[in-house]
Parts: sequence; C-alpha cells; structure tokens
Amino acid sequence: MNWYTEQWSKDCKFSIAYDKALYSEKSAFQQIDFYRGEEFGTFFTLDGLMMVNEKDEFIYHDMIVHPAFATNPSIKKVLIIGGGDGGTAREVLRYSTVAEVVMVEIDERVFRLCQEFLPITASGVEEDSRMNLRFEDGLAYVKNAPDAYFDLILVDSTDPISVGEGLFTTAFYQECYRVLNKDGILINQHESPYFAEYATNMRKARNKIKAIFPITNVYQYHIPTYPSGHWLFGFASKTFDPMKDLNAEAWKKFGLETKYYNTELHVGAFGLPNYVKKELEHG
Ligand code: AAT
Repeated sequence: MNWYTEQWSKDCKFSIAYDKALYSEKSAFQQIDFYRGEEFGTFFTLDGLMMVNEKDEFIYHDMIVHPAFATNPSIKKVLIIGGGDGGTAREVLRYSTVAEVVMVEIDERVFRLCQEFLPITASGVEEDSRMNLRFEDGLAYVKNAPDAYFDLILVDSTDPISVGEGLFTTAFYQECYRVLNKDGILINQHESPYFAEYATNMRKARNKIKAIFPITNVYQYHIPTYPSGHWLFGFASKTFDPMKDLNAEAWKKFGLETKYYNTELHVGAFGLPNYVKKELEHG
C-alpha cells in the first residue's frame, strides 16, 4: 500500500492510500503531483499540499461560486484568479447569464495536466466561447485591469506561501476593489480557523480585506481533505450583503442542480462558531 501524507500541523498528519502515482513534474512555479486512489479518486497536490480530488471537489467549487450568484443574480463579468484545475470556471459557466469569464492562472502546467488527468474539473472550460484564459500572475493582471469592470472576482488560490503569497496582500485587495464595479463582490480562499498556522493566515487576510471593503463576511464549509476539514471563504462587497440581499427565489429560477450548495445552507454558512468569530474579530 502506498500512502500520500500531508503534514496538517506540527503534530498532526493526514494520509490517503493510492494505487498509482500518475504523474510528477516540477514546473517553473511549483511541484505538481497526480495520484489515483480508491477513496478520493484522482487527486493532485502542489508543493505537497492537497488541491483537488474527484470526491470532494464539488464542495469547494459549489461554495466558492454559488453564494455570490444567489446574492446578486445579475452577475455577468467574472474574474477568476488561480483555479487552474478549472472547477471554479466550470461552475461559473453553468450560468447562461454570464457573458465573460477571465481566468488568470499563473501556472499553465496545472491547467494542461488537469485537462489530461482531471477532466471532471477541466474539461469543456477552454472550449467555452465566453472564456478568456490567461497564464500570468494574478497580482500583475489586476494591476493592469481597467477600473470598475468586473461584477465578481473569485480568488481560487493556494495558501499564502510561494506563488500564492501576492494574492493575500493589501496591494492585491486594493486592486480588486478598483477593478470591481459599484455592485462588485470579492470571494477569496480564506484558509482555516483550526490549526494555528492556517488561523494566522485567516486573520491576516481578514484584517486586510476589512480595511478596504465596506461589507465583509466570512463563511464556512466542510471539506474532508483540507487541514482539519473546516475551511472558509471571504465575502467582501461594495453594496450587496450576503444575508440581507440573499435572493433565494431568483437563484432557484436558474434551475441549477448542485450537490452541496442550497439557499438554506447559504444562511447557515455565515453563522460562525464562537471561537472563529472571536479569532476574526480580535485577530
Ligand atoms: N480549485 C481548487 C484548487 C486550488 S489550486 C489554486 C491555483 O492557484 C493553483 O493552480 C496555483 O497555480 C494558482 N495560483 C497560485 N498563485 C497564483 C498567482 N499569484 N496568480 C495566479 N494563480 C495563482 C485552490 C486550493 C486551495 C487549497 C487550500 N488548502
């Protein structure tokens, strides 16, 4: 039996048995590894950290995309930063009302390898005529993007180490604010409250975003293969409040079948445990 093992904290490890190591490559940006096992199907890691697997990817991709559309059903122009596996783009493209999706992934190899090994997330994305796929640094892209252009930015990024670091900076969030229009919403991968290192990242992101956007919230989801299984997204916006402006009727009219997200869960996801609230408020 072969085991993929990830260090979740100094004193805690998580392992998945795999039948086959499918592919391994050191790209210009990071170490990329694909495996196949029975429990989670095909999965890939970047620099030894779990990114996507066939079994629980629906949880992450439902939760990064649908809450914003249920809050503002008129979203038309979407910017995805990162998200090289294609899962976030796949969910956004399900909305026929979306006119344009710019996806900026730093590492083309992640996308090409997912097309080969992980079609569940990557297939069909490049072929959609609404997609503008770019392979460059997300921070560099937003610096040069026009003012008030996008309705929604989805930051589907790795943790704030190595290439992902720039996507957790004040400079990046300021540029996001500038390129969003007056109804703009920013959703970002917000780390996890449980293990100390991830909680530190969570607090830092929170404080920076709160200093820039008038409306800021954090919501949670349960994903078995990320450290502790308890993960967060940030919801920051200029006018829309994800609770008060939730438009369940409009969202249901889209008629999308989802495996994780629904509009009752939307409300619950913003209700955070006390220890998390405390860490976010006093971080
Ligand atoms: N859909 C869930 C998968 C990911 S992968 C995140 C992607 O962000 C990777 O493909 C990585 O290459 C890309 N990325 C990292 N930094 C940048 C950058 N500066 N500009 C553009 N793209 C970038 C998210 C997994 C979350 C894991 C949480 N533990």
